[in-house]
Amino acid sequence: DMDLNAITKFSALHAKPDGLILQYGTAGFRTKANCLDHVMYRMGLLAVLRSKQTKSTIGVMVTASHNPEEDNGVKLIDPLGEMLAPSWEEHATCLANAEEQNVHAVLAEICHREAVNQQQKAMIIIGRDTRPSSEKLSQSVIDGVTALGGQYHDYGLVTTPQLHYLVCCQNTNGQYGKATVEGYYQKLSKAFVDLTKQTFSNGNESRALKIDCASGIGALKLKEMEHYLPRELSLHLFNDGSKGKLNHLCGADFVKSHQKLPLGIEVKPNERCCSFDGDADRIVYYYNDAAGHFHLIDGDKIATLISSFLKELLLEVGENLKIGVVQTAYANGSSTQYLEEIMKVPVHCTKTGVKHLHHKAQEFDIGVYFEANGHGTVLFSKTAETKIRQLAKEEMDEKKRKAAMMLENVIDLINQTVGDAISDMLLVEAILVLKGLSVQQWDGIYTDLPNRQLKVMVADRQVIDTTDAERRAVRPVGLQEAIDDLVKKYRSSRAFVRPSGTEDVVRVYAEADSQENADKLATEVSLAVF
Ligand code: 16G
Ligand code: ZN
Repeated sequence: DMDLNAITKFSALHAKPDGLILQYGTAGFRTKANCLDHVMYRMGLLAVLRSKQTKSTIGVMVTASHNPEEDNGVKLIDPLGEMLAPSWEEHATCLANAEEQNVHAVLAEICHREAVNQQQKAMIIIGRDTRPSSEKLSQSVIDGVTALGGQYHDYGLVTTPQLHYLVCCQNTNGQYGKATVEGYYQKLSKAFVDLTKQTFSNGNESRALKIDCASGIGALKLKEMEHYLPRELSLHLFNDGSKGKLNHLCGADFVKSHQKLPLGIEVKPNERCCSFDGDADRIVYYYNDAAGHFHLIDGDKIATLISSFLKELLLEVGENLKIGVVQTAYANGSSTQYLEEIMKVPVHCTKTGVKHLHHKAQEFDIGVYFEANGHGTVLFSKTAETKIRQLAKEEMDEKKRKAAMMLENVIDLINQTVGDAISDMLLVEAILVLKGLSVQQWDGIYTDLPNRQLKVMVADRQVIDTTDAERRAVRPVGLQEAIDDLVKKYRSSRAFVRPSGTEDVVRVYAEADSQENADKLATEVSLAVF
């Protein structure tokens, strides 16, 4: 049985502040770092139970992604590198909010409900971002793991997607790759080199890319990885953590939401740039044109670039493999229209949050998913992967085999467990060089509809209830009708409201034929929310 004494002894060292209630939300627990010690300890405990139940290695990542440096957070990673199963999110919330004297009872209840075999061994792997608070908080996770007799391996400073990769490797006998950070670099760089081989060895001059690393973990890991990559790809890192505060006026989230350059980067006209977020699972591209105008290339355009590349390869391979793209309500209307009408690719819309997109993307032979904010990846079904690897080896037709080999390289280059800024960046760079596309040509595939996002503070954001992948409000009564009437006033317009899953606000999104109209529509919809 569980060692009650050990749990109690350690528990007292990680006391819960009185009255604090937190929720395991779309991105795990996230709040001010100084409120999280007990949560970390308890997530260490919970990870042990999940590991015993699944008889697999479970991951615990300490990060608050794009949040301010003072915040922190924690997420559990399930056996194949996926997000924690929904029923365990509820256990996590329950455990995090239990009063001290009830922690043991909550653990016992979870064991009972989930039929956890307590004799089973547990293995937990732990990672953290570069926040000043992360080291101590990950130590609290370790305290939780050891209190329940679990074993652990602390990978220390890693990106979120690296830990997802490592969990997957640990549970699949190395089939997905070697369970080390170096193994990850080797896997990605080999795929990148193979994919770009002909182009880069043709004596092309080097291609420069400027990367804003949000003063986070991405910089550290890119520096480690750089010498695995071909010299022709020259990466110039900015906001590399040597100065400046994490995510402060920089990073993917800042660039996407403010639609302007991050602080700390120097750009010349038409230079290709990108930004990572604080834990390096999001990426957006951008450039300034000759007139000094800023152009954002968001997750939707990344999805379009990747899916058109994959579609061409599939056409050459000639197998009946189906590709689909998954977006959220935030996808720019122009991207959806381009994908459906020009590219003839089926597009699906899910609720916001990586797990929803990921889940939907699993329904296709090849599922490409991206949130407009730059989180995304590509999933290959087992059938598709087997078929592609087989064709890459055995197909007699030279052209077909080459296309299959390139698809195989994409399978190895993309992180199929979760969106990864480094892996996404390498795939984008490979596609651009293979297709000879400049950043302007890529941007010009379609023109984004002007859009505006606003936050509305309300007494209780949960009074808003949505349906149809958050695109329509069903409550409060009358709100959707009011939005419909406002939308009718503008051309090429669309608007929706949804309660945020990470902040105590209601989010408003509007797009229309001009920036002025998008701004007006967003403001009018905000007023309708009250
Ligand atoms: C979280 C989600 C992100 C989503 C965002 C929306 C994960 C790993 N992260 O950061 O995908 O876009 O929440 O936030 O799922 P919101 O609900 O406050 O708009
Ligand atoms: Zn992130």
